[in-house]
Amino acid sequence: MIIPTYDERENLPRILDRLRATLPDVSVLVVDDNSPDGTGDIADARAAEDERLHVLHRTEKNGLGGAYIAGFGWGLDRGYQVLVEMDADGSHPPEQLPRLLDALDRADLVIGSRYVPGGSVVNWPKSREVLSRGGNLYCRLALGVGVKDITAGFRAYRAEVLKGIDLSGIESHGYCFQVDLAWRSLQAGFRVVEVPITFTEREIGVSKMSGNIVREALLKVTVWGLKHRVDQAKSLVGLGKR
Ligand SMILES: Nc1nc2c(ncn2[C@@H]2O[C@H](COP(=O)(O)OP(=O)(O)O)[C@@H](O)[C@H]2O)c(=O)[nH]1
Ligand SMILES: [Mg+2]
Repeated sequence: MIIPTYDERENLPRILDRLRATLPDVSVLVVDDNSPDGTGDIADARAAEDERLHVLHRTEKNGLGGAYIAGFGWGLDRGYQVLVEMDADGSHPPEQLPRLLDALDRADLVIGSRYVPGGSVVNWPKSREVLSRGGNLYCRLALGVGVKDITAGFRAYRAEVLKGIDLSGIESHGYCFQVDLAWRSLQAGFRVVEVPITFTEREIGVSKMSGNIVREALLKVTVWGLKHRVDQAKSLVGLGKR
């Protein structure tokens, strides 16, 4: 389980307690970007009492994408077969993680989805839900994929997926990173399955979501979509010549 943190000092102990209550033996890696509020120290203190809890300290805030890439590298180096992404703020219910893991028997990447039947969002302001749903719709149209919640950050990957993708080539920072990884997984031919989850907006602390994160996603998804269409057109022309 990889949990990226930036200023989550109150949330981290809560989410770790919930996780341990559901999955006592799972290995956890907290990736902290030198949080000014001391989240890294809290993680260290918990790790001292929990041999399956590890902490990766990075020197500066470098976005969700950078934190996950570092975390995946750490996990792959140690031979883990399944790597899970989960926020620290309580939005992703650890109690529903076993359902995600179960679905790995028919998938290479399982996405905990808000927008498939049975999935839901609790306590989001309308504006945030519109942004998320609109962003997902745009991704579906631009990339031509069927995934309903491609920006979701509650996921389980088989190690083969992450080994099959050039992680060092990923430059996405915000949660365009999530789209990026799902898109690369699909293009590499991996099976992506969505499982419904209940997403609950954080009660404590602040979101790190920003205009820059939205702009990055919009721009990159547009470029990927166009490139994909051009590649498709090229291969059609190539076929026509034969
Ligand atoms: N290490 C690290 N974690 C981050 C960074 N930005 C966000 N996070 C963490 O990523 C998770 C999701 O971020 P959040 O602000 O809740 O985004 P939102 O759910 O889209 O509003 C939380 O656990 C954050 O603490 C970052 O730059 N570095
Ligand atoms: Mg959040």
